[in-house]
This record gives sequence, structure tokens and C-alpha cells, in this order.
Amino acid sequence: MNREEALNRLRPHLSEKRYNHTVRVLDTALELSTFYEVNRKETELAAIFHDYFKERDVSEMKSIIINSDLSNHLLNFHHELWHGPVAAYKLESELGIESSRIKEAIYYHTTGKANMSMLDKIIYLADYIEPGRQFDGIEDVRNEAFRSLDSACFMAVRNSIRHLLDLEQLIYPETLNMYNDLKRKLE
Ligand code: DGI
Ligand code: FE
Ligand code: FE
Ligand code: FE
Repeated sequence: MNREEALNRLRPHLSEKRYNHTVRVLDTALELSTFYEVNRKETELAAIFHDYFKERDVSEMKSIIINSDLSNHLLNFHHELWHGPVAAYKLESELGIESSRIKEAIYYHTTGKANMSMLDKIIYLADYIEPGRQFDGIEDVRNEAFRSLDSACFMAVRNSIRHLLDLEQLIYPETLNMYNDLKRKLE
């Protein structure tokens, strides 16, 4: 599937706002893939479809999780965390994309995990730093993104955990695994 076809497949599923976010994630991810020499085609498809399920009904996502081999453990956490795994699960049957590397990058784009691939990190980071985002300290992460992928991802996950603690939200275990993994690697 080429870029234009992929964007045409995505378009009906997203509002204009979310679609424009996706295009900015795509541009950012492609810059990172050039810089870090990561496969351009895989980066393109992972970025385009990362939020493919973001605007579906919570009840639809819930029934997909229950009726698939996706872990029901997800249901114990905020429904915001479901759209990545559900999109990853539907990638092959709805879109004909078989790549396990693309699937993994989409699956973990919200929570992160330990031992992320370069592609996983690029999608995670592009989603965080795309030019439409405004978080505290984001300029530092944007600058770090083109110095060290690990260090920039660490800054992003640390900021996200801090934000979740401020809101007294549950923290998904894989998010903590990502933090610990990068902390050890950067020591
Ligand atoms: O889909 P996007 O809005 O582009 O971005 P996303 O998929 O990174 O984030 C979706 C939401 O998930 C965002 O509001 C932050 C939230 N989130 C990320 N990690 C966690 C989390 N929420 C909880 N409760 N726990 C987490 O570990
Ligand atoms: Fe998302
Ligand atoms: Fe994100
Ligand atoms: Fe996104």
C-alpha cells in the first residue's frame, strides 16, 4: 500500500483534527527514520495507521478485546490505552498489512514497553513531539530526538508518568517497564 492509498483508507475513520495530527506524526516519523536509517516504508505505514482506531466507540473496542486473543488485562486500564492494541489486531484483516514490526509499533505507541525497536521508538516519539503538541518541556524532547532516540524517549516517558501521577491515574505496567529499561540503558 503506498502513502496515498494508505491515507485514503485512513481518512474516513478520523475527524479532520485527528487526521491532521496523523499527517504531522507521519512527517515527523519520516524525518526520524531518515536520521536513524530506519525502514521508510514501515515507518510510513505505522505512522499513518497508529491512531486508526482512536475515534471508534469504546464499546466496539471492548468487544474486539474480549473476542480476540488480545489480553483482557487491557480492560483493567483506561480505554485511551485500547486503540493501539485494537488497531494492531485489525491491521491484517482490515488493511492487509502483515508486518509484525509495523504491528508492534502501533500496538505500543501509547504505552511504550521494554526493549522497543527503533521503529517502535520513532512512532512513540513522533506521536509525542509532532509540531501540534504542547507539553511542558517538549522543546527539550524535540531537540534530544535528533541526538539520541533512547534519551528522547526516556524524557517523553518520564514526563508522561509524571503527568499521570499528577492526575492520580493508573499507570500501565508496560509504561513503567519502558521507563526502567531506558533508565538502565542510559546509565
Ligand atoms: O492517540 P494520541 O492522542 O495521539 O496519543 P497517545 O496514543 O499517546 O495517548 C492517548 C492517551 O493515553 C493520552 O491522553 C495519555 C494516555 N496515556 C498514556 N499512557 C498512559 C495513559 N493513560 C493512563 N491512564 N495510563 C498510562 O500508562
Ligand atoms: Fe494514539
Ligand atoms: Fe502517543
Ligand atoms: Fe497519535
